[in-house]
Amino acid sequence: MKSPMPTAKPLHIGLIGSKFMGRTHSNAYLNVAKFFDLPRDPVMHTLAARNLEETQAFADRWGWKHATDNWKAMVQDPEIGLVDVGTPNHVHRDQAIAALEAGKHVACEKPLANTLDAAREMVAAAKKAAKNKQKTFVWYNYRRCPALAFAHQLVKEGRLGRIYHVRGFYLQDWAGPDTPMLWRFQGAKAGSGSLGDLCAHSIDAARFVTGDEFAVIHGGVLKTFIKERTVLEGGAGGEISGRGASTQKSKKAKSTVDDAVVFTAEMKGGAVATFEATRLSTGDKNGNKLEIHGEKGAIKFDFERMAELQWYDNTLPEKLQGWSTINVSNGGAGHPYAENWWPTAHAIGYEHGFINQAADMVRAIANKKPLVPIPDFADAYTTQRVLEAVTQAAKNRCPVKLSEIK
Ligand code: SOE
Repeated sequence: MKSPMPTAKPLHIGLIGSKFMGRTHSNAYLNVAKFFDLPRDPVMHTLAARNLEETQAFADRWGWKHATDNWKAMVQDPEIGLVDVGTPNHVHRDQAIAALEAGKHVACEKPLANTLDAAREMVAAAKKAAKNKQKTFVWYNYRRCPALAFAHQLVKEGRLGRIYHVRGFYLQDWAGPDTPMLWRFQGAKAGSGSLGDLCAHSIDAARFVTGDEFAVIHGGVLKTFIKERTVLEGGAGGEISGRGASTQKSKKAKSTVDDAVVFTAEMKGGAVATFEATRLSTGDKNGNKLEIHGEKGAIKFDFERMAELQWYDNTLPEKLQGWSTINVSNGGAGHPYAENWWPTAHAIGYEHGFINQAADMVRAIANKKPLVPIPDFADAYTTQRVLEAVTQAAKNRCPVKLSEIK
């Protein structure tokens, strides 16, 4: 059956960044119209990154029509409708605000920024641009893992009832002593380490699934195990794998971010919450987990088994109660995004969360409802305030109310 052709004009996209997120976002734009019937055709117009020769090679490989090393000129291009900021945290503010002031819709990688002040400036610019019907989005991509989107729907349907416990873990182990200095270990660029890079996902997911907000951060620990790292000559790899790094070792530089974070919190609705994120949990590669226990039911999500949602129905007769594993891939059953992909249990992967988000961004720009909420800059700012509250609680060893973080 021929899919309905889009009626509105194409949506020309400009992407800034060609590292890890440059690839996930390029892949999303390249594939989204093949799997989703969209109100506008997304066109991969221009890729902007630092080294023109490398950027042109990346653009040729991924199908971007144009390549440039001048993002400032790109965001002014009158043909471009959506600018996507896929660069390190410290440049999000300048790039996003320039694009908003140029009249574009803007998407930005998570976390919103490296500092609360920069994030606040982005929100102000987004608020001003909204008067011109410009939209903003933040790539909290895990919301569009079908199992997590389904958990959101279960809570919304009231199937968990009153929520008692929220537990978020994000466990990786790539940042051992042999991992060289990267921008992710430089506080001035990243803002924080495991907190903003990993725990931000867990904080966003907790807010997204419960529909609740953080009230108080009761206590936190931010730990830097590895105080200094080798600076590779020829520049360290831009990605977590250190890819693109040269082999010679030279001097050391201080790591000024947390390798691990642990904190406790209370939600406005009364639930108690515990969070842990680390880049040193040996053996865990991308253990993004969320567990929520309510009066009527409970869920457990683990990204490393991303198709599955553990479900406990506390309303069944006790003799029938037990944890069940739901394979959230049944389009016929209405599982989120499943009808756009393959038959039940034909697994999708990490990249599909980004493709699902690209579809919802195009829908939102055409004033159509996304399947599940996408965080705009203002929503992502709430997560940024939680990051700040955790930082203050850890530093001052005292509880921090979110109402105190403006
Ligand atoms: C590195 O820790 C990283 O790439 C994060 O920055 C991403 O947000 C996460 O999805 C995978 O791990």
